[in-house]
Amino acid sequence: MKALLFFGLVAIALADVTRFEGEKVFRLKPVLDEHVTFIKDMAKDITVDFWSPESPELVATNIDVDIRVPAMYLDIVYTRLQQSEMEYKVLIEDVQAAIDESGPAPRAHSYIKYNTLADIQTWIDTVVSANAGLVSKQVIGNSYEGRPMTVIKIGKASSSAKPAIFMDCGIHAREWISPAFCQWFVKEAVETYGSDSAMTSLLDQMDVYVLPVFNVDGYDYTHKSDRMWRKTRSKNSGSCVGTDPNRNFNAGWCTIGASSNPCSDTYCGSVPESEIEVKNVANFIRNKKSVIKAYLTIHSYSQLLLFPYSYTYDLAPDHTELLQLAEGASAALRSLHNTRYTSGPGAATIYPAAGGSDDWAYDLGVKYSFTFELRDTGRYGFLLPTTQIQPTCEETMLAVKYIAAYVQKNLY
Ligand code: 0X9
Ligand code: ZN
Ligand code: ZN
Repeated sequence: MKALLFFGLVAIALADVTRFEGEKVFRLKPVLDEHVTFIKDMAKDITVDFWSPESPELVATNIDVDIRVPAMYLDIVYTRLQQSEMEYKVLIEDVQAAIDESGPAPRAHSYIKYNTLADIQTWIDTVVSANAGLVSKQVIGNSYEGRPMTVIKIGKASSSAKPAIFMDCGIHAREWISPAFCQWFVKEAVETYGSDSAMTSLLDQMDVYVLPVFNVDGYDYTHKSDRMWRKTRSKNSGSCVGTDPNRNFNAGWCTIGASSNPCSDTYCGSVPESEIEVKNVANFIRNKKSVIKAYLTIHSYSQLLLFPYSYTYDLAPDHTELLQLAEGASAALRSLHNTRYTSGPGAATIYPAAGGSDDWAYDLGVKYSFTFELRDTGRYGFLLPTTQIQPTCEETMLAVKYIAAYVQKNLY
């Protein structure tokens, strides 16, 4: 019996957990076409993980390229970098050390920790029961692996239909600061309703739907198996797993900045909404199309506030208004800790990439559609230390409240 228990524990300890010992994150600064070719060629020869942009196809001159390089390829990468004469620096010396710095998973839910999916699910029930009358929950469907996708509805009960804002976090599994923000938002909403005039007026007049973890399977996988996972966990033909949910929406689907290769981190899927998670969210928003006035989706990292379009360089019909609103929100964000954001349409501000949720919601008729890319600008990237959760969430609250107040004043 003891032996069984022992081997059981060993089996858990040895469960398939990817480690990143000695791996480094580089920032490359391509300024010549040769540099771009060099990076793309290198990506063909060795497996590097593109952190920003998310795939080699999106590399271009004069944009910083952050890549994670496995330890076994470091020598060859250094040699090639010397030859290329491209400017570069090491952002993270040892990826595993950076992961370990975020400490063991919290044993209970905390707003200043990166909570596990199980803890987030329990937390949802706690918030709902503690705030009956203001908060309710609704399962909008199950994920590929059968996990519930739960939307939290916050707003004062009303007999008539209220206009609403929809916000999701955690489309991409490894962007852990994103679900942390959605949880923070819910906390702030329930704590400040009744005392903060802006929050009170917002929740009296409107409802806010919050999906704290969109990619539930992927998020769980980053906690249990591979911290660097981005996509869903659905099976493709062949051995590569997962689709990029933010390339799977039906908005210029797979025409640009997305890959039709199932092994790519920006795989667009077999058809639009092939991913059940994407379909669940799209169905929810389609059903509430007449009440949803704003769509906010939270990602990391780069400190950007983006709006449509990303599938084309064409300016959105509401470009001027969206730019002004984004700049106002960025200024509000910056007022707290001097964190600088860049605002603009996705295609011109980061890179063209089709199939994103923001473009899809906008074309559906949700005028105020924004993608946040939270902290930082690459010092830690996806491995943002837990000490930055609170300041990041505090400043982001100001931007989200700025947008919400504007939407409330400009209902259409
Ligand atoms: O590429 C993405 O999906 C987002 N960046 S991330 O680093 N979080 O992956 C940006 C999305 C911008 N919007 C669209 N491309 N539609
Ligand atoms: Zn993302
Ligand atoms: Zn602060």
